[in-house]
Amino acid sequence: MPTIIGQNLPNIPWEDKPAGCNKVLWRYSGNPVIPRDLLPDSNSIFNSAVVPFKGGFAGVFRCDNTGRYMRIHAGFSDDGIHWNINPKPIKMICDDPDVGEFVYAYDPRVVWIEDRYYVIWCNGYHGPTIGLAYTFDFEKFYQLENAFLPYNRNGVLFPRKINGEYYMLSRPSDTGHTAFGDIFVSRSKDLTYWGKHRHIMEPAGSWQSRKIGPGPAPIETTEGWLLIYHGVLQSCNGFVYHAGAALLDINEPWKVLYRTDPYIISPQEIYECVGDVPNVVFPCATLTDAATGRIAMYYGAADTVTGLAFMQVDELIDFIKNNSMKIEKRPQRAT
Ligand code: BMA
Repeated sequence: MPTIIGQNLPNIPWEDKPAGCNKVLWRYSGNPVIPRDLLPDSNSIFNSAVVPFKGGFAGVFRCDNTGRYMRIHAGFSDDGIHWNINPKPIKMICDDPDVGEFVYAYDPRVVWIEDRYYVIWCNGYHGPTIGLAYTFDFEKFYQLENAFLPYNRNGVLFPRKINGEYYMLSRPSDTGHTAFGDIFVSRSKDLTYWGKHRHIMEPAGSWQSRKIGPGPAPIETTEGWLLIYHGVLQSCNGFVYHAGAALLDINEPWKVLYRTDPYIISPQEIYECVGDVPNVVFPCATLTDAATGRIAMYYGAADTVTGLAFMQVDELIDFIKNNSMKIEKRPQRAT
């Protein structure tokens, strides 16, 4: 049976699959788990990252305020459901004023590697690019050099080094609402200099035909890296954001083993279909329990609130394998 390689975390949020549900993913009955107005001046709280911390949970939250400025805030929770988010945005500690100049911050991911938590986010630096910082306590955050050149979004670190190097997923983009997007992976020995950029996946099919981008940090499993990613369809009414899943080779993660032809979640609930940007589900974090194979996934809904959904790793991996599109080396587009 496919299993998670990782920590046992029996206290992650969980609800059993409702009787009669034949889906691989089911939503938390109390969704949205984080409302848009949890902070006195928040317009929306979505696309946010959560990790285990000191027996409970901590996170970095995208909070757009009522001035519609995009900021990231730290937060804490005993149960992963009820959150105490700091009303003051994170102010990074950075010894280089050029790197540390704040423009905007959104769509954070948080990943524990070796001895600290790394925060990766979409950072304004002459356009969107990949910001990188670390923290030990979610109080002080130390900002490093931006990982990549603009324009890029959705930087996601793998949760451990692979053959001695850090690996980062990303999705090169433009300055606007980007009508394209493939997932790439880059490597670094020191988290400063990144290279060996390899292509992983391109848009395909229908729900993921316009662009794709990495979601939560990949989950290590006995079947390879489990990657949940978003896929965008362009309808006559705008973008529709779904999520699917793939399995990547454990040592050479640019090699895709399987990739879902159907989505695992699409915007269907009212809080996913109605909001500042309708029809968006945008996963940014998972909590996992290796012993039971439980996965709790946090996702932004309609760019307004945060949702929570559940999966069982063995069922999800069977679903990916049984519903995989044909993996083939696709010809590169000339543009
Ligand atoms: C993407 C990002 C996300 C957002 C999504 C849907 O390009 O800006 O923050 O959730 O679009 O609007």
